Amino acid sequence: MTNTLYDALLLPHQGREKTFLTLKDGRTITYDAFLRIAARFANAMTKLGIGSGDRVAVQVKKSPEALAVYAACLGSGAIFLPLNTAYTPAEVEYFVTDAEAKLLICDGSSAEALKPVANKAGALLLTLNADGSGSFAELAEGMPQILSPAPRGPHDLAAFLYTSGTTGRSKGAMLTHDNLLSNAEALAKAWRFTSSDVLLHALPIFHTHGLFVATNTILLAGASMVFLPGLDLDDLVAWMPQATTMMGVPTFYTRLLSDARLDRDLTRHMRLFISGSAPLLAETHRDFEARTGHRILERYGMTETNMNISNPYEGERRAGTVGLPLPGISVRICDPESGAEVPAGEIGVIEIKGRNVFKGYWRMPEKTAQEFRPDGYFISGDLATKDADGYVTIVGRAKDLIISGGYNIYPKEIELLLDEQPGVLESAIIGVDHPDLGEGVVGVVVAKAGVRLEETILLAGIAGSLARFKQPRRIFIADELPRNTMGKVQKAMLRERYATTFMSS
Ligand code: MCA
Ligand code: AMP
Repeated sequence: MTNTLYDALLLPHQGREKTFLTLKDGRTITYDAFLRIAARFANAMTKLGIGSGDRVAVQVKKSPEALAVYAACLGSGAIFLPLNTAYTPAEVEYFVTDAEAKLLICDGSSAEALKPVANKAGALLLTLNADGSGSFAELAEGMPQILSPAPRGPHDLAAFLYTSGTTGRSKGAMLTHDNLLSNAEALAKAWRFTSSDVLLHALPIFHTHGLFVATNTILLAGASMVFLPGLDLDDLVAWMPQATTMMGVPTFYTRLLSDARLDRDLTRHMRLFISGSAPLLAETHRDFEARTGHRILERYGMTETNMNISNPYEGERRAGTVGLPLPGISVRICDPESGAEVPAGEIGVIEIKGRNVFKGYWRMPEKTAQEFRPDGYFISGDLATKDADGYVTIVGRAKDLIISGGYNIYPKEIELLLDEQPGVLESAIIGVDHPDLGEGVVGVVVAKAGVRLEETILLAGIAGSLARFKQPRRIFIADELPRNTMGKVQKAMLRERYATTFMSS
């Protein structure tokens, strides 16, 4: 019996005494120890009656045990559903209910707030804390440390990752074992990962970047990670001399550049810096090279597809571009309306086909169909050009999306909440330049006749329903929203009007 991902990523490491994770405090966890935790967790899930295809929703702080829950889901055949730790109980309720999760694992500190959510959704609620304790860990305590992985084939589902939509309703992207394995294989090869690598890992593990791009690639290569709780410059500086590679969103690089300790000496041991999830300014690319001698390798991906396009490891890493299609992945730039490929140099929407492309949105066959061309290409919604050498440059988005510090924020979700606030006639959410986060969220609100709105009251009104990172950092009250002749709000005009909002922050 085979289990595509478990067999490729985990089983080869059974009994291996090599360090898999080094923690902030210097503690290390070997591959063998990690697999034993994962086996206990998987056996605990099986005991709870969780089997192949059941969804396990997880909102826990980053820790080796949190990562072992992912490995345990692969081994037990369950579908892993990671959730941003910033999500409010109201947001979690949507995901757990929509996915019909059988089990919700959360941090002990949020158990009280999530109890009604789990009850309503019919999910069992257990806890796992950052120090590895909690009711789930207790349940797994005496379980066998060896696992017979549940049979899972390449086209079986491994994970659901929710991504919001322009309608404001989140969609569960269904990722198969083959989607994830094929991408890990492509990345390990393209970026030359070997068992000698040590990845500086300071990303969250509830999104594609920190989870699949980083972790699956490392597992496949049999390499190690310095596994840090988050982005803290002192930690990065302290651990960089032990590492060979780092993956980060552009904010990682702008923050490092703001630190005088970043220089050639600090990065001497590194062989590769990778950036993605949001646009890396060409200026950041150049400044980083000037300070360290390293040319950042920028790549492009999506939750639905994992990674698609990457600058080359050898060959020219062109600042401001995301590079060339990864081997085995077909990429074309097309007219958004007709779907016809546009000539080199012209702007079109990026379309992708390959083993990496997801199976569809959970229980949304119509939405899924809308986002694929009849010949199987997935329509990304990102606008780009391709030059004569095949390098792709992302120039904008056909979708109304803000990316702040690498997190995606869908304006519609916030507009719907603002529109419900007392006295609000209508609202628009835009992203404008932010020196640290790339884009910062701004709200523009129009009051109903005779009402005087206040920014602080509006912010307080939506705070309970929205993760903090989605909440506008400023809300402006306007007399009206600019509209075109079709009545559509002209967000480009608003972005221009409020362009300098964060310039001094
Ligand atoms: C934290 N805050 C944010 C963000 N992060 N606000 C807006 N955007 C953000 N990204 C807020 C907090 O709510 C808090 O607000 C304050 O900022 C400080 O929080 P803290 O946790 O201390 O922030 P930080 O540690 O400085 O985090 C910033 C960060 C982090 C390092 C940029 O957001 C991060 O790790 N981002 C990476 C996201 C990621 O992994 N994306 C990949 C998605 P207050 O103080 O007011 O309470 S996968 C993807 O996109 C595709 C597939 C791809 O291509 O990879
Ligand atoms: P997500 O929905 O979180 O998977 O985010 C995917 C989106 O992030 C893509 O559709 C792009 O808009 C954006 N993205 C990812 N990598 C890059 C990059 N290197 N440059 C610009 N945008 C990127």
